[in-house]
Amino acid sequence: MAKDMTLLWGSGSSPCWRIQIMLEEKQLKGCNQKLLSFEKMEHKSQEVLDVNLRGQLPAFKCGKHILNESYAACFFLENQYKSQGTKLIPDSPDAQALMYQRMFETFTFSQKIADVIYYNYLVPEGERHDSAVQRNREALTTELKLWEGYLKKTDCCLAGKEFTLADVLVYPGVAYLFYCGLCRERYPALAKYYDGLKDRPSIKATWPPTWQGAPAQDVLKTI
Ligand SMILES: N[C@@H](CCC(=O)N[C@@H](CS)C(=O)NCC(=O)O)C(=O)O
Repeated sequence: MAKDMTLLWGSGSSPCWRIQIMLEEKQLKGCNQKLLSFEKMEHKSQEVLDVNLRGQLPAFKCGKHILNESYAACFFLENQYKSQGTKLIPDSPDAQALMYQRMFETFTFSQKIADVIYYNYLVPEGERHDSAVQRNREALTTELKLWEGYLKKTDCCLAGKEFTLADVLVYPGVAYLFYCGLCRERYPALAKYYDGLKDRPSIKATWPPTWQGAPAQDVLKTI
C-alpha cells in the first residue's frame, strides 16, 4: 500500500514533517517522497497543484485519496494501519483525553508562534506597530508558560509515557521553536521534551535537512 502513496514535502515545514514521522511510525517505508524547494517556489508547480489546489505542502496522495491536511493524513494513516507499527491512539480514557486535548491546542499555539515569527510577512509595512509586536510576544510568552506547565506534569511524552498522535503532531512545532532560538534555560520542560524525543528513530530519520548545519537563528531568543 505504501507504494501507492506520494508525499510532496518541503524541508522545515511542520505539517510535512508530521506526515513523515507518521509514515515512519507506521512502518510505511515504500512511500514515494519528493522534496521540493519553497525558495524555488516549487510548491506552486503544476505537480503540486494537481494534488493540492492551494499550492501548498504537504501534498499527499494515498492511493486515490488526497489528504493534504496533516492532521487528516495522520488520523487516516493511524486508522488504516491500526495494527501496524506504533499504536498511536491509547485506549485508556485518561491518556486519550489528554492526547486529543493537547493535539488540538496546537492550533492556538501555532498561531501565536506565527504571529511573532511571521509578523513582518503577515502585516504590510505601514500597518506595523510596536505595540502589536509587543502584544504578540506577550501572548506567545503566556502560551509557552502554559506548555511548560503541561510538560512539567508529564513523563517523556505529551499524554504520559507512551508516544501518541499528540507527539507526532506537536513535536515538529516544538523543534521549530528551538530552531528559532527559544531559550532552553527559560523553558526547561520544553527543552527536556525536545531533547527526549530528538533521537527517536522516526524523528531522527526525518529531521529537516535544511536545519542540519544551519546557522543559529535568534528570532525567539528574547521571548
Ligand atoms: N493546512 C496544512 C498546512 C499547509 C501550509 O500552510 N503549508 C505551508 C508550508 S508549512 C505552505 O505550503 N506555504 C506556502 C504557501 O502557502 O504558499 C496542514 O496543516 O497540513
